Amino acid sequence: MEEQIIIIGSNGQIGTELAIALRAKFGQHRVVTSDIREPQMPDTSGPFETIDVLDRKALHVLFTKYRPTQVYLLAAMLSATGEKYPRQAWDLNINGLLNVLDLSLKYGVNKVFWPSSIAVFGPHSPKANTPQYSVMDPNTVYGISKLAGERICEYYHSRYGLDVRSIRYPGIISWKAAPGGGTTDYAVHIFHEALKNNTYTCFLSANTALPMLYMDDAIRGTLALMDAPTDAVNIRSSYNLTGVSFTPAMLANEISKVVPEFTITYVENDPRQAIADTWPNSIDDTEAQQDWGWKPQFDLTSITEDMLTNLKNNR
Ligand code: AKB
Repeated sequence: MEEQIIIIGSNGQIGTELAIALRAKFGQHRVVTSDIREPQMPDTSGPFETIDVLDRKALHVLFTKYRPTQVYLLAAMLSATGEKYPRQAWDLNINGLLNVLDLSLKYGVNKVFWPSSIAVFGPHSPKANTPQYSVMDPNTVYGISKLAGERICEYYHSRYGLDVRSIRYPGIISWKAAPGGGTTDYAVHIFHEALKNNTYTCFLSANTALPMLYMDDAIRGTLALMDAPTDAVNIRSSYNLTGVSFTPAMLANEISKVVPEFTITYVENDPRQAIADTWPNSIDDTEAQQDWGWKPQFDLTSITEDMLTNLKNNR
């Protein structure tokens, strides 16, 4: 059977690159991109629909029109923006997910992908090599919504048999589209500023270690999870996944090997520091390795080189 895919929230950092990868894999017209906003550049690579995931009627129309076999739901409000607008963050992240799960059941969608985050962990979770199963007491509305979302995904799988698959993304580093409103965004901004101004003012402290993943690995991992045989996907909440863990100081040091004039300074008391302080420093992704063969390809050095090369070439 030919796949028919809808990506909801396709204009963001991950959606932009997932759409390219899915269109390369399944064919341009098999992948419908959709977002609440029109793309900045008109999207000529396949069908695009403007959609608000909170608008159930419009979603019905979308599902009726395209009869998707797979749905990727990426529309969400991230951690830092979520703290500014907690009620809206909860509404979008939870009701958007419920709308998509309900319609996926109704229209017989074969597979649903929904991203969770390392934000599901909290101040009492183990900080180093945080395991798949541990104390989870997120204290951001984003983290709380992701944890609730994980529970509801598992419920739709066990109760209704819906094939929902999910990854707890760490910070994602990429050069094609900017991240929007997260705590890990510094690890993207720093590259742009290094090339533009040779300097960066970081909103996290020098020694704040966070788990990160290069976009190429994130896309590869997402497709691998979605391709895995149903009975290999043992976790229906969301899989821990990581690439590499580093601090702003470590990243700055790596950048200065390529941009020797690069300097970094740090601001204190940014609200994103308090969020980062509750998140894991590093992640144990043994279950993803065992269940569907996860293995990242990019380390800090190759991420840095690839980011700087691509940003230079695409200026
Ligand atoms: C954020 O910083 O909010 C996101 C995430 C780790 O989920 N990048």
